[in-house]
Amino acid sequence: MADAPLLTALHGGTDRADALTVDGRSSSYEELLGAAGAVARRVAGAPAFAVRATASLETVAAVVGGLLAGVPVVPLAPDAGPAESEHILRDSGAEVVTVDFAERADFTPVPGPAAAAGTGTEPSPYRNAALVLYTSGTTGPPKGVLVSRGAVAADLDALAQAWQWTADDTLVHGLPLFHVHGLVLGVLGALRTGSRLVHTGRPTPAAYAAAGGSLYFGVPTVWHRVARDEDAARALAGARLLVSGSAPLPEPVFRSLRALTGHEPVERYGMTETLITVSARADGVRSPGAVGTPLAGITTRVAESADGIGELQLQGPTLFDGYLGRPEATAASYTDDGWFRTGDIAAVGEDGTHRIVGRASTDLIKSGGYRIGAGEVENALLDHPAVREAAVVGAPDPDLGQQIVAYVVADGVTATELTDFVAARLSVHKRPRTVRFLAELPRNAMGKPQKRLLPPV
Ligand code: MCA
Ligand code: AMP
Repeated sequence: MADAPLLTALHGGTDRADALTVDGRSSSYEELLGAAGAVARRVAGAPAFAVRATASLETVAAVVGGLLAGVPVVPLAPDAGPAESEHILRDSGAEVVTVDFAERADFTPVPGPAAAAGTGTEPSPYRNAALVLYTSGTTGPPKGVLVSRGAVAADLDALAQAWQWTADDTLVHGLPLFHVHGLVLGVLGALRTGSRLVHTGRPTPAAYAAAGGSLYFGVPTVWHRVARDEDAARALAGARLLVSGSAPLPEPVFRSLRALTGHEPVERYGMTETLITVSARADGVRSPGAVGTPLAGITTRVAESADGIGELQLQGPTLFDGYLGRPEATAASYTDDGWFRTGDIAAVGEDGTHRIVGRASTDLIKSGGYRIGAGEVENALLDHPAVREAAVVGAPDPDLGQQIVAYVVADGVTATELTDFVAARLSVHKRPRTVRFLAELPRNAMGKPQKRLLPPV
C-alpha cells in the first residue's frame, strides 16, 4: 500500500499555509510533502531508519517521509542517553537520519512497503511496520513494537468516528513525538482527518490556552496542571472536546475541568501494542474513572473474573505485528486462544462501560503518562560503580500519577548524582524523582528482593 491511503488529507487537503504548526513554526501540506519527499528519497530501500524525535517540523517530515518510502521509522526520545540510544539502534538496525526541512523533493510513493517487505526470499523482521515504537517491559531493555499502517488507519478512523473528529477541527497538543499519543494520534491523526494541527512544543497550560483549538489531547499530568491554572482552564471553554489518555485521569481533575471549562473530558484507553482501543464518545456519557466502550472493530473480554474484574484482553485490527526480533515475547503477550493480554485490570459495567482499576504488574510504572519498566531503571542504577543493589517502584504522586522511587544500597554517592546518572544514560523522564538509601534490600528466604517490604517513601 502506498502512502496515500494512510495520510488521506495530506494528498489534496487544505492549502492553508499553517495547516500544521509545530513549536511555533508553520507549514502547508505542500511544503510538508516536499520535505517528506526529500527524506523519502534518502531512505528509500533502507531496512528502517531512526529519527531524534524533537517536537519539530523535521520530525513530522521524517515520519511522513518514511511512510512515503515504505520504510519503517524508529522515533528516538530526543534526550535519549547512550544506554537507551545504543540499545534501540542496535536492536532495530536503524541509522539516525537528520532532516533539513528546507530541502524539498518530489517522491512518488512505492506501491507497497518495499523495504519492509524484505528482499529475495528472506522475510523482513520488520514485517509490514510503518513505525517501530520502543516501549518498556517489566524486565530488560525496551522492546520494539511493530505498528503497521493498517493498524494506524483502523485506529484513526475509529477515533474519528468516536470523537466526531473532522477537517473542521483544530487539534492542539504538546505531547512528545516518539510515542503513540503524540505521534500516531497527535500527528498522523491530523494528517488523516485533515484537521489543522497546533503542536505547542511543550504541553503547558498557557500554551494550550493560547492556541484556540477545538480538540485538545493531554495526558492526566497535563490536565492536572491545566486544572490548577484556572485562567488557562477557562480559556478552553470554547473548545469542542478535551481528551485525556495514557494513564488514569484522577476524578478530582475530571471535576475541576468540568467546573472550569464547562466540558467533561473524554477519557480513552490504549497501549503501544494495541493503539487506542476503548473510549468515551463525543455524543456519549463521560463519567469520572470510566474509559468508555470498545472502538469500532475492537472486541474486549475480562479474563478469569468471578466478580467481573480481571485482566482486560483484546482482539481487533489495531493490534501490533509483534515485538521486533522477539517471537517468544510476542507469543507470551497472547492467550492460547488468541487474545492480547493487556496486563491491565478492568471492570466492565452492564452498559459496556470499561473502568481500568489497576495493573497486574507493579514493575511497570506510569509517570507523567510515560510507561517505564522498573528493571530498566534498576539496571541503569547498577551501572553506577557505587551502587551495589537497586529496587525501583512507582509511588503515588498527585501530579505525575506515579513517581519513580529508587531504593539503593550504595556508598559515596548522592541522590542527585544517581538521578542525573539515570537521566543522562536513559532519558530524563526515566530518572528517579526520589532516591532512598538502605543498608540492604528486604529479601525472602530464597534471597529474592521483596518490593512490597520496602519502607514507605
Ligand atoms: C530535570 N530536567 C533534567 C533533570 N531534571 N534534565 C537533565 N537531568 C536531570 N536530572 C529538565 C528536563 O530536561 C526538562 O527540561 C525539565 O527539567 C522538566 O522535566 P520533567 O520534570 O521531566 O518534565 P515534567 O514537567 O515532569 O513532564 C511532565 C509532562 C511529561 C510534560 C507531562 O511527563 C510528558 O510529556 N508526558 C507525556 C508522555 C506521553 O506522551 N505518553 C504517551 C505514551 P525542559 O523543560 O527544558 O525540556 S503512549 C500511551 O501511553 C498509550 C498509547 C496511550 O494510551 O496514549
Ligand atoms: P504505553 O504502552 O506507554 O502506551 O502504556 C500503556 C498503558 O497505559 C496501559 O497498559 C495502561 O496501563 C495505561 N493507560 C493508558 N490509557 C489509560 C487510561 N485512560 N486509564 C488508565 N490507564 C491507561
